[in-house]
Amino acid sequence: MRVTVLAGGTGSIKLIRGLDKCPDLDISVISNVGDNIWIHGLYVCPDIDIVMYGLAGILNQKQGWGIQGDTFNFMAQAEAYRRDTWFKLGDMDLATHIVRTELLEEGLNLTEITRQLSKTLGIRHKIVPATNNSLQTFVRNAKEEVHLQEFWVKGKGRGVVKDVVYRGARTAKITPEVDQAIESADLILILPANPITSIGPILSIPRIRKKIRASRAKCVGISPIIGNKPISGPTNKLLAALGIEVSVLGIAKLYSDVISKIFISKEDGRLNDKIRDHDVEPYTSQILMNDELQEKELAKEILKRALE
Ligand code: FO1
Repeated sequence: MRVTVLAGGTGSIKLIRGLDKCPDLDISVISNVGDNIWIHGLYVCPDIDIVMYGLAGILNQKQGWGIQGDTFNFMAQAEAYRRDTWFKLGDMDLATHIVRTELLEEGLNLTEITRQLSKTLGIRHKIVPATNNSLQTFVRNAKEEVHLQEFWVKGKGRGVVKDVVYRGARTAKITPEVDQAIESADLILILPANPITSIGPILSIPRIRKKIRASRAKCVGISPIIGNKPISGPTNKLLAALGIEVSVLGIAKLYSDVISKIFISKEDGRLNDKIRDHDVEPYTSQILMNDELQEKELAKEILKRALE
């Protein structure tokens, strides 16, 4: 079975790992690129790297990003030179960004570079960036627009949020690899990830959204919210800033043009009828994944029930 997933980073890797343990699955991960950032002259792609490291078994799971056991000698020296050090790059992680930047300079596109890096890390599934073009998520506060990483990591998500802007989305092109991943899918999953900063940039590319809507495959969401709490990250503030209800109902509404089903927590079951009003069928399940067994159990359940 071919499963194509739309993914962010920290919130999504658990379910990707669960799917990876299910037999006979050919998985394509369409990866968010909106939080990619140029820093210290290097191109850093956090969501792509979280998925790569997660599937390669080297992710720092406690932190949710970076490589397990990494050291930060480069950062310490950069600090001695009084450079900006709010975005922590580990020494082993640096190798990924250096190689990626070198290959970009040699003229390879991000899709090809990601394929080469994934292959080296022994990953058997496809990780395909949503686009090879520049698409960056900016957060508008009271006075200016700041890059998502600046808002979240440097600014710790503080301050008023007025809007979220996907710079470059309208002109970003779908790649042949993303086109193929959607076209060939038996099932498309929107993973539990920040709907504004992880899934939003992917669906903001007009051809991708259109293609998923027209796809023969069922498209199913997994809620990134339980009650009114996000599973991870700055979801609440950003949803509220965009006038979207912070609940599974808000998520179901937001994705209602692309999904036909959504997996939600048992405790949100009282919203089932309201979710159905948006032409989305809810399934209640244990969507919080605290360990690898729960990741696999949820993946198995989704594969079984999503195609019912
Ligand atoms: N997140 C942080 O909270 N602080 C960091 O210093 C940080 C550095 C970093 C370096 C490489 C990388 O791939 C990810 C990194 N992240 C860091 C995570 C990242 O900001 C976000 O979690 C993702 O962009 C959201 O998916």
